[in-house]
Parts: sequence; C-alpha cells; structure tokens
Amino acid sequence: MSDCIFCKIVNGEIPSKKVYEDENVLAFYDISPEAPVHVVVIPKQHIQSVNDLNEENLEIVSQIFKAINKIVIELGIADSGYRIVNNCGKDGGQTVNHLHFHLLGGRSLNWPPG
Ligand code: IU
Repeated sequence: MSDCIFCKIVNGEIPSKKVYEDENVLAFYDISPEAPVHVVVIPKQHIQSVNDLNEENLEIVSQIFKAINKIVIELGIADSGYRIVNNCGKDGGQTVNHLHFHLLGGRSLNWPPG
C-alpha cells in the first residue's frame, strides 16, 4: 500500500533499525520504545490488522512467531521473559494500519496494561 508507513519501511523508503529480516517478515526497533527492548515485527505483505487474517494469509502468523523465537534468543531475552502485543483497531490502540506485533522485554513488565 503506497501510503502505509510500514510498507515504506519494508521497501526502504523510510529507514529503520532492522533486527531481523527474511523473505516474508521484517522486525525493527520501535521509534518510541516502551521498554529496553521494543521491536515491531511485521509481515512484508500489507495486511491491515488481525481482522484481515484469513485462510490465504494466516501462515504469516506462524512465520512471524518463528521469527520472534529467533529474535528473543538473539537479543538475549528468551530466558528472562518478554511480552508480545497486538493492538487491533481504534479501541485496541492500533495507530498503524499494517498488522504488527510488539515484542517488549528487557525489564519486568506490568500487568494489566491500561
Ligand atoms: P500501534 O500498535 O499501531 O500503536 O503501534 C505502532 C508502533 O509503531 C508504535 O509503537 C510506534 O512507535 C511505532 N512506529 C515506528 O516504530 N516507526 C514509525 O515510523 C511509526 C511508528 I509512524
């Protein structure tokens, strides 16, 4: 999608600090980190939100979680623990309409979120 900021990050129009990349998945450091480790993990394909997952594209979620498994080891938070967050839609706090998972760690996280 030409006006999607995360699509622009995928195609290199907007720079990002990449943490992980494969054919279908990209992970980069969040520009406004909420924890010592705050990575955004996205499909390269434009999918607006969890609401838009379907039989055709659902495999990407498995690929994203496989990537997260590698990233948490690489960043040294696999054993201490971390949180994966997806915000969906307006009330869910989604501000960028390209499916993404926040990976947060590096400190003890509070629960419940606001
Ligand atoms: P949200 O779940 O849609 O609210 O998360 C969007 C995240 O994307 C948010 O944490 C932003 O700080 C982050 N982000 C970014 O890392 N780089 C950008 O250019 C933009 C947003 I715009």
